Amino acid sequence: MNQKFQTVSAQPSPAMLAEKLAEAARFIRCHSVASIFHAGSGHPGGALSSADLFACLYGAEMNVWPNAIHDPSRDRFVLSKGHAAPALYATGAHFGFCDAKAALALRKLNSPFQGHPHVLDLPWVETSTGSLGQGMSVAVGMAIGLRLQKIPARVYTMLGDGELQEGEAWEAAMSAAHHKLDNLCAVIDYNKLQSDNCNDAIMRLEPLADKWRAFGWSVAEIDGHNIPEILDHLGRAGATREKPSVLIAHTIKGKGVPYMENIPTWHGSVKLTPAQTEEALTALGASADEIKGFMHVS
Ligand SMILES: Cc1ncc(C[n+]2csc(CCOP(=O)(O)OP(=O)(O)O)c2C)c(N)n1
Ligand SMILES: [Mg+2]
Repeated sequence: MNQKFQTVSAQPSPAMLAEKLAEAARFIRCHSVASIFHAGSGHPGGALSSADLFACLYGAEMNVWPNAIHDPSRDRFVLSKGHAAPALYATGAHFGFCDAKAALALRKLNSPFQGHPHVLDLPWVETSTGSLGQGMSVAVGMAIGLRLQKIPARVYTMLGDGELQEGEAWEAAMSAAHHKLDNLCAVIDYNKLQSDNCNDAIMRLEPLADKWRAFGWSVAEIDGHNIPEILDHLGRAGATREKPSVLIAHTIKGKGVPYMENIPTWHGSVKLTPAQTEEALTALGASADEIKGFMHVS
């Protein structure tokens, strides 16, 4: 549990916290859809599937502060599945790392909010990602570095399931277990789809939990849309010693927008029409005023 809730007055009850995080996830989904609409391009499916995970990480689990982005004791987050950048930017907007309106300028010329996160454009982003498989290795390096400096911060990285077909992910997994990196937690957005099809049709991942166990990790399979369950297992990962932890989070690609759910076409490189955007925002529970605010930016 992050210090935001330990230092700011009373800690919220579990029910209040879950409600707050569900609202954060709703905002993350709406903002992601809106930024992809304005960009005329982007990856909605994997942004929507990961929103609850982002809300729990930034809203409760991680010690990260918008006013201290270079504090050495902060927890680090690496978005290994870098194409989910809209969800990262929306998360940053919700939790005060960037301006929500500015972050709607996704993929625009000279905007810091490019299609994949860039550390030089956005200093609260820990590292640039987008080439699948590489972020996990960076996260391992960060975890080793923190240990060498005796800094008790933790490192979190989010990977796509299709991304696990990259050999580098497994090289990093082997290395993390060898170094007993109990300050590292990988979260897998297990939405069963990659770019054009389901993973099973392209290259099977199962038995996925057994593979991570064989690599020496502490493994939990969770519902990636169940906020109390996500929080519980992030907490357990933090208490695990001598091993890195992985949460295999079962999710639905396109979660919350019925016409996108589980449909590979909505992975990426999509151009949302105004009607599609409005339909998506409505399905996500946005009010008429919110829809106007998201869709009409000056
Ligand atoms: C090394 C590399 N190869 C290919 C791509 C193009 N690419 C972007 S997203 C993607 C599919 C990723 O699927 P998954 O990891 O399951 O992501 P999600 O379902 O969460 O969107 C691919 C192949 C890339 N970004 N990097
Ligand atoms: Mg996937």
